[in-house]
Amino acid sequence: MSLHGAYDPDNIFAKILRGEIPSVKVWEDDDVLAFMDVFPQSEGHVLVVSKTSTARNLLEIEPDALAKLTAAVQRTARAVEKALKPEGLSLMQFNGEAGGQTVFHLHFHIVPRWADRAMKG
Ligand code: DGP
Repeated sequence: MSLHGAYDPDNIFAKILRGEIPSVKVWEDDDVLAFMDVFPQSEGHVLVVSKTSTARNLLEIEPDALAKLTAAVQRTARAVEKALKPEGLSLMQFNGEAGGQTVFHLHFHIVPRWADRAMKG
C-alpha cells in the first residue's frame, strides 16, 4: 500500500471520532481527540488525532491542522508526565504500511517510559 491514496472513512479512528466505537478519552476539543491506546506499549500510552483533518499520514495534513495536532501532543504529554511521573516519553508516528502504520488516520503515540520497566515497543 502506498503513502498516497484515498482516506477510508470507516477506519477505526474515524469510527472512534464519530462515536461509533468506544474509547477512553483523555482530552478533547473542537480540533483534536486524545484517547488511550487499546494495545498499550506501557501504562499511559495515549494516541492523539485530528478531528478536522482526514489526512492518512504526515505527508497529507495541512500545516494549520498539524500545528493544532502537535500542540495537543505537547499538552497531552505534559498531562501524562504530571499524572504518571514517567522517567521518559517516547513519541511515535508511523506513515504507510511499510512504515509500521496500521490505522490510516494520522496519529501520534505518546508512550511513557521507565528505566526499570521493559519496553514493549
Ligand atoms: P499505528 O501502528 O501507528 O497505526 O498504531 C495504531 C494503534 O492503534 C495501535 O497502537 C493500536 C491502536 N488501536 C487499534 N485499534 C484500536 C481501537 O479500536 N481503539 C483504540 N483505542 N486503539 C486502537
